[in-house]
Amino acid sequence: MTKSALQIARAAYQPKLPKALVAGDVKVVEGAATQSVADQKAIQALFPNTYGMPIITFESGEAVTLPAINVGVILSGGQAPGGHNVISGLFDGIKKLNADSKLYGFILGPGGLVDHNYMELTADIINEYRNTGGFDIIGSGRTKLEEESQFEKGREIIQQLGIKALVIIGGDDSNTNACVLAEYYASKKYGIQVIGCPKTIDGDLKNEMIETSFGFDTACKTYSEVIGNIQRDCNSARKYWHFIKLMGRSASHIALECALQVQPNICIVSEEVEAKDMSLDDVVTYIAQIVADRAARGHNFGTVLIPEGLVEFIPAMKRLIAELNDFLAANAEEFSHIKRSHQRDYIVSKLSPENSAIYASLPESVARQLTLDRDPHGNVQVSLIDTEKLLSEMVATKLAIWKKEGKFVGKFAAQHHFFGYEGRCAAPSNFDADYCYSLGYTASMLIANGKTGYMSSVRNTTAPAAEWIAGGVPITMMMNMERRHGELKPVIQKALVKLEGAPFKALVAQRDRWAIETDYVYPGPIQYFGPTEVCDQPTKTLQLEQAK
Ligand code: FBP
Repeated sequence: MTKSALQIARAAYQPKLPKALVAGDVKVVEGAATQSVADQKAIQALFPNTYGMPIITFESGEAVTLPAINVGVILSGGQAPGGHNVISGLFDGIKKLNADSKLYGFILGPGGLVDHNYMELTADIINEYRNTGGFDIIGSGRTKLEEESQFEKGREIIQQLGIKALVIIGGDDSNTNACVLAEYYASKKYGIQVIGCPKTIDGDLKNEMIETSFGFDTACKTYSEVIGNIQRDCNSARKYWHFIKLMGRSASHIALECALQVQPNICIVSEEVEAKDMSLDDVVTYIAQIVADRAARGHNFGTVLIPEGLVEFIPAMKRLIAELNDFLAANAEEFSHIKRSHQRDYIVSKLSPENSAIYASLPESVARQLTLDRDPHGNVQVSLIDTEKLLSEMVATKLAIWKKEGKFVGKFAAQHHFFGYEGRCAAPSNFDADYCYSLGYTASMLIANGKTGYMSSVRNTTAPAAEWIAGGVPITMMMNMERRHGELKPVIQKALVKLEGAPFKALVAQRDRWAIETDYVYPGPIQYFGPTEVCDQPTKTLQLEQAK
């Protein structure tokens, strides 16, 4: 591998660990029994072996050597900066317990477990990937682990390699499946532990015990750097409105965090759109009004941040998507035989009148997205919908009408951007490098202590890393029942932006001023070397959430 100068220098970075993990072995402190966030009876019935377990906290203990253990690791779903550090933390943790411990990586995600596609991750390999972005050490994939036959295929290779525990690094869906797998192996008494790690740039796998998912910090800083650069360009030329869509699937955490970092003129938050029951036209009117207000002051430029999941949060669109989800789940076979050119008409003829009318009115590309290109979890692949173009076209149409009515006096020219993939494999910030290494190391301690069905947890993350609190949270604690593919299923509750939460309130308190004044912030690139206030800042979201 040819390495950049930064990569070479960065390889020497020693991630910071919570104090309790540095000492050597750890003492396990168990809290009270836990409950799921909702639907307790149903979740308990589905997870009789892994429900109600206590929260675990690690404290410094005596250093001990345990018998060697073999561990398997899987990277699941979308890439997020820091995945390699989770693996290196896990590797260092099990090696510290016993130098003969081995780590096996399953190739290209959960599919690697089922297909028995794996490699041993030796020290030489691990050292090549410390503090680097990407998931390329073993690759990632979106195969869902949910069938008993897959669990059994997994068991075969796990037992063949003498693996004691499997660590699944993934988002809410992957950790849901990790929990189902943990329960299955526990019910069969196979003696195979399953531990999850909270990953996703989307930032929507978080709760009281999981303060943030890894990768969110680096991805938001990467997007904020380029949005800042665009804002400086925008404020220099003063002739374009930039419509910037940001990844994040459903939740608007990324758009909100970037807004707090760069102070754009407009930031749409999907959760607010839903709560206020706004229509697509309401969103367009909100943007157009700010464009017109700025134009009245001679400012024909600005920036609009748009969360990629927006269309799913517009109530009328949401009703349409819900009906499509159920319809396509029930009629997948029939739909697969319809010619591509007839699919739109077919759907129009099958939906209820209200949803049929909305579906028929959508531009072709958006309509196609909603029915055809779904991920293996059945989710609409919102990252492929051109919401930024849809909105700017509709804003242009409205402004043209307002111009005739004398309500708009300026010019409107738009540029479009989508920031997503470019943030998912960036070299992890110090925060993510430290957080991920700590999550991996914590996972090794959960394994050493015989735990299964737990997610690795590192808390108190706005304090210096030494003061972080490492432990484990039962995954069942995060679950509720939700409708998926037309059926009620136990799943980890997705954390959306809370409208009563401090980060959103901080946006609301400032957005009217940001809309009219040009008060852009230019965060610049992530810094890996330098003063701690430049290199080690956690996200604004975390800082605001934890400012008590
Ligand atoms: P995960 O939830 O698996 O972490 O994926 C996050 C994400 O980056 C979303 O923000 C985005 O909508 C999606 O993945 C894109 O998926 P793909 O990489 O398959 O195009």
